[in-house]
Amino acid sequence: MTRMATIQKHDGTVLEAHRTGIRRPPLYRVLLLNDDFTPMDFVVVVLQKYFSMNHERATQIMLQIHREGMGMCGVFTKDVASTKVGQVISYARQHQHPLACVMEENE
Ligand code: TYC
Repeated sequence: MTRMATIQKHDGTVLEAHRTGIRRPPLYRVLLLNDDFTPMDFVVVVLQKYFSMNHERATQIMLQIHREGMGMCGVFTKDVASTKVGQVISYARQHQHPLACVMEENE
């Protein structure tokens, strides 16, 4: 339940309006994982091409992934996240890079 309205009537009875079944759809983080082989420039291109980042932002995120092991590319609905993971993996394999991309629920 997200919200409940109560109305107190003159005779003392209380009316409660329950809202049920109203849930925001869960969102999913898309993450890129570091590896020792995928070129830095390629990761920057992926972040620009699939996550609408400019070159500067893409470079910052790529370096963060390189140093910390993984990094977030964005938060999306399940279908959009799943499509992006597939597109990134397919693009990386077409170029013979082992780049790993995963999604996880954003609790
Ligand atoms: N670690 C890689 C290198 O030194 C660069 C890299 C960054 C790879 C981010 C994957 O998700 C990644 N060439």
